[in-house]
Amino acid sequence: MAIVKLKSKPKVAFITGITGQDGSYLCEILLENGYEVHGLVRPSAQRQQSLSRPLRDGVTLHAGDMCDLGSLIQILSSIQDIGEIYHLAGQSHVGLSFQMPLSTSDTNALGTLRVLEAMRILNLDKTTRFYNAGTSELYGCDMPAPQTEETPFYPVSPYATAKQFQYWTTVNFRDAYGFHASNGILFNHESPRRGTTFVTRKITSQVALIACGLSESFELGNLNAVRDWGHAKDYMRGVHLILQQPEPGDYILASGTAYSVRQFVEAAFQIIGVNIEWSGTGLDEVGIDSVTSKVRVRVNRKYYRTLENETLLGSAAKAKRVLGWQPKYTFRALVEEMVLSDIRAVRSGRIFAHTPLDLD
Ligand code: F7E
Repeated sequence: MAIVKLKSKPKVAFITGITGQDGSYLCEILLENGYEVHGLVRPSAQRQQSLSRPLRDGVTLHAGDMCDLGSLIQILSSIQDIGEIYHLAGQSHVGLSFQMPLSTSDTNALGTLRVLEAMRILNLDKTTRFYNAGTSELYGCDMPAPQTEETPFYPVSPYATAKQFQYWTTVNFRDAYGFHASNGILFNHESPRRGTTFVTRKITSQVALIACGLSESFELGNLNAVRDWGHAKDYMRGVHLILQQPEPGDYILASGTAYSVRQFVEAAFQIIGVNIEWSGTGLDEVGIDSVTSKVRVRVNRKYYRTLENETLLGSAAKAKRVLGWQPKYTFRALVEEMVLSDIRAVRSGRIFAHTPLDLD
């Protein structure tokens, strides 16, 4: 007698922010695990084209907006059997949040509440798990290091105050309504897909332009800032694991190693065989090629934040213990992948010199 193998129904996931760095890696991980993936995309002239077709097989895009509860309700009610919602969408640039605190709070803080309210109105609380993208920016200045899930929050930017609302709203829906709702507290996570307004990709794209002879130097802000940098691909693996746990919870994902912006610059130039030496202090500090004596990096006040954490370093001990999660990328491997990818991008004309960088 022939045995008929019944095909199990695929898990269904919905990602807000699917077109960003994190959304794209998470989407790939879910597809590899056989999921049917749906994503929220904000309609705009630029994105019309991508809205008219899926990102890839197995992905359906829905036009909606974090500021529009009605659109979220319509989309969530149109998708059958959503098991997991990964809420990644938001205004993610900390510096920009000082210029746009209201829209940052509306999109990030109230946007999160809108997704959770849409779930509550549609009675998805029993069937659907929820992940909120939290951040190391929740921690304040002069915190004990490394930061853990027990370290108190003290947000120091409009971005971080909005993220604090997101974090506690997620906890509140868990406590008040019994949602399977979890927070990831992710330290900086980077990749070749990072936007060029973030410092790592700004550095690697500028180093690539210099390597290809298309630029002489570039400007940065606070070289002393120390961050715990990991690879977004590793962190999205952790995010997926968070929602596979029987119980909801809050987890730090971090590399446990920290480097200054100055050290990131040195590491990026080392990939192209250039040794950077520093001279001067404060706004007069410059990074010089030790062989040619050419100035490659300058400091400009306009890239400084109004207020910021000087040092962030996380402990992912809980994620290791409970999720079995550990990052695979080292700092050096991350920097190398980003620089080499940007050199390819410059050579193929995907990165141009003289791109305005005023937002960075
Ligand atoms: O800055 C310093 C800057 O903009 C890193 C987001 O994903 O990670 C990211 O936020 C550090 C800061 O990322 C420049 O002052 C110096 O200390 O790359 P960033 P971020 O602010 O840490 C957290 C975890 C998130 O949640 C956020 O969404 O680098 N820095 N010079 C500079 N930063 C920029 N952007 N540009 C500069 O020229």
